[in-house]
Amino acid sequence: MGRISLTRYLVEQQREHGRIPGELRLLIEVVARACKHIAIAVNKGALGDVLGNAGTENVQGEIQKKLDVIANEVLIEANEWGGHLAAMASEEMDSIHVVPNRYPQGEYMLLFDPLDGSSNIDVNVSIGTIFSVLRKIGHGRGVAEGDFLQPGRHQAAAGYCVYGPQTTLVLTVGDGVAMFTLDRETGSWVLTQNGVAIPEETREFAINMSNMRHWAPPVKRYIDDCLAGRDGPRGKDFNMRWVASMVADVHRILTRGGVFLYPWDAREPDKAGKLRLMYEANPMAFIVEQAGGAASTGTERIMDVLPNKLHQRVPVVLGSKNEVARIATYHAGP
Ligand code: AHM
Ligand code: MG
Repeated sequence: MGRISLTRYLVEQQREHGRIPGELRLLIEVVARACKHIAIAVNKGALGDVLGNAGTENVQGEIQKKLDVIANEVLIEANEWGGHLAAMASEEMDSIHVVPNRYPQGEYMLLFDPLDGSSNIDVNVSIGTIFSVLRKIGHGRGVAEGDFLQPGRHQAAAGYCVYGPQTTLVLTVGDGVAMFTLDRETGSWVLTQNGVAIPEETREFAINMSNMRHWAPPVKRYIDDCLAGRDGPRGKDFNMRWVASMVADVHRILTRGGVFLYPWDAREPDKAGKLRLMYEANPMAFIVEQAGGAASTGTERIMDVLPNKLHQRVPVVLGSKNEVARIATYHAGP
């Protein structure tokens, strides 16, 4: 069989499984096209004057990088005129961006982290874009922030694009996980893996170890047990990886298994964790579950968390199913 493009994959999903209404297909294609533009900017680096700080702060009080701002603008401009969206929300915007009146309004809502792994931009390490698609509840014009506050299990689609040695788009519409690699010569996304499956067992974990002294006891105990290796309670040696770009860490887990943790810690005890529920944890949880893995806060399935605000944070434990289940028992146990 010849090469299968993203467009063909989506058309066949629509035809065979009735999974993707026309508007959703357009939405995914537009996001994928925006990711190509972001990939071009990422690749130019210093030549395109895209490195360094933008000199502004986002709603989370983080200093924005030039590429955070560029990627956000690319996604907004690509998506606002197509008629498929009612509104967008982004890590880089305080409140939602409603589709302007001059354009038709669709039934979908798009959330994104335009440039994930911002600390890796200037050092030329893999970064990415994460997105989540929700349906607007209720018809007619008008959309408010409250419409976005749906649990992750309501997502119609989710994906990420990793800008690494290869540019790869990973997508789920609720029927497994597919990966597409950008062919730079033809400019098209080519299906390179379908039915992605995360191995249930692993001996590799990902966590920022420098925060160890701030962790809660269940997390500390879990990592201690892994570090004890063959002679400890796990009876096997563990390896560790931490890219500090969630997209890259999740991509590794989809490829060869593993577990990723960004737990609550005592540095900022009032925050539930670092990562944001709506546009980081939920889309990754959807993808990981669709690939046979699991995603939890430690005490609850991530996609069951009922959000109460757009930029809500959440502890994240995701990856190989048995490992995530084990970490949940550490949280439940004495
Ligand atoms: P960002 O969206 O501002 O880039 O922050 C999210 C990133 C994740 O990609 C990554 O897992 C984490 O922050 C790394 O955090 P730390 O620098 O604390 O290890
Ligand atoms: Mg991020």
